[in-house]
Amino acid sequence: HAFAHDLDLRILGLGQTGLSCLRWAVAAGLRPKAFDTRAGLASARPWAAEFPGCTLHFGDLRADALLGADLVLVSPGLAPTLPALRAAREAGIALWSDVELFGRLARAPIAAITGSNGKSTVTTLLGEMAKAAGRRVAVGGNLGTPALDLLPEAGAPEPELYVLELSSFQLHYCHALRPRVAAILNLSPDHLDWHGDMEAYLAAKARIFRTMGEGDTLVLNGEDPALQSLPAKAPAGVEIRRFGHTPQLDTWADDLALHWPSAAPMPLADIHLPGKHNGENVLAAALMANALNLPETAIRQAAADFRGLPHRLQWVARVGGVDYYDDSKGTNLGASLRAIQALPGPLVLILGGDAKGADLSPLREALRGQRGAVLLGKDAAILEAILAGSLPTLRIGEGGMSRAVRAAAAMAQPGDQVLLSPACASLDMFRDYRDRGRQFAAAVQTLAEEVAP
Ligand code: UMA
Ligand code: ADP
Repeated sequence: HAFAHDLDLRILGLGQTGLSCLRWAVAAGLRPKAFDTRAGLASARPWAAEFPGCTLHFGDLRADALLGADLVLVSPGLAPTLPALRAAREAGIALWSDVELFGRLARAPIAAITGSNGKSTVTTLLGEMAKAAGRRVAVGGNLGTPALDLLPEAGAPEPELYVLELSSFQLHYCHALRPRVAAILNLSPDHLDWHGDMEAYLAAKARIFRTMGEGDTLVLNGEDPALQSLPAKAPAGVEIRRFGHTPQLDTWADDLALHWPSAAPMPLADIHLPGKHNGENVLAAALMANALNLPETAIRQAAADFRGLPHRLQWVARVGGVDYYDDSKGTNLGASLRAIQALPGPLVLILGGDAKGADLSPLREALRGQRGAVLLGKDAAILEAILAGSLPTLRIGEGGMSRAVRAAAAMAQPGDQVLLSPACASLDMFRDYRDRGRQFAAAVQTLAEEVAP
């Protein structure tokens, strides 16, 4: 794909995504203008030395900053309501995510995964299945390595397969991306502050398949009510394969086994991931792997070997007869509901943070009669009102995670589980969800040392 050297390219945002765009542009011989609204980023690195010839601007972004551009590469963290983006859209300027650009540059097939929850797990597992089959595979996207950084260096061989985790933010600015295999795992309210409403959120997710066609496979959760309208919207010729918990579907899980399309079922005892939701994740990855013609043996081997990712319902320790689980990646209602269902209880929940505008009231019934809840962060008061009368709650002000863990330990009785699954983003109190999970584990460790020095 050739880009004219005098292309007026602008890059909006200079986080991980923007940096990957800038590196690509410079290597392609372009001289983009790049912007980030964070004034503090200006001194974060030696920009001028690293990106000679590029024009970089930090701090307040004028509403006309993007006008006149041929193409704008938009970072996912910026909402479309930003005046400069609104003005560019109204002026008919092409707005692409890094993933849209990647799709035009990549020459190997792309397997793309989206959904509200389980993306990272399915992306990693599918990558493992491909590796077990001996394929040269590159794994990234929203998961970590920005998509453009997966492309081979000049002269190096292309991977045989790309596996990408895609967020609704990235998909919002995808236009011609055509995955060979795509999955939409589920949909529950998230990122409504960015998208505006659930309809817009679903529409962004559905962009993953709009340019697919004959020979491509779309993997869908067959039971999620929010996804029922999608099969009718898929382009003609796309093969649709569905997973869930009923035998009418292409693959399904019951209490004992995962039922594959062709070969013998895989006993759940062979899978080392807790909860029904993880059964769904394995089935989704297996359907994708199957559509990519990976051999059954590799699919089974990788599923049996996979131990899950950190901060996803990860067992941390047993202290005083209480098991502590870190589900810090439970950053929305749907994720935390599934984590709550996955453990036997009684539970002490550690919840709260930035709810991103979501309605968390279903937690009231989900937590009724559990041992207790410790509430943290910006939206703790909202949670306190929701949970009043459902179970004992304690709101933590100052003192952060170590105080929360102590409070949870005081509520818990031997045989209980303490579960950090906040149903909220972490950014009001922590660097990110990893930082939140690490602080949780460190606080549990301190507790363990006090109990048994
Ligand atoms: N920001 C500004 N001004 C700017 C640009 C960004 O204030 O001009 C802020 C954003 O509002 C946001 C932060 O800076 O709070 C980071 O935004 P970004 O767009 O620069 O993000 P990147 O560093 O490029 O990271 C993004 C993904 N982050 C987001 O979508 C918010 C990362 O996913 C992803 O790993 C990375 O690209 C590589 O693809 C993280 C994430 O939280 C894990 N994703 C969301 C999620 O999973 O729920 C979607
Ligand atoms: P994502 O990348 O979409 O955030 P992860 O695989 O990182 O997904 O899992 C995030 C959280 O979502 C987990 O901690 C767990 O609580 C929950 N979760 C994982 N898989 C599913 C699923 N299939 N359905 C609902 N919730 C899930």
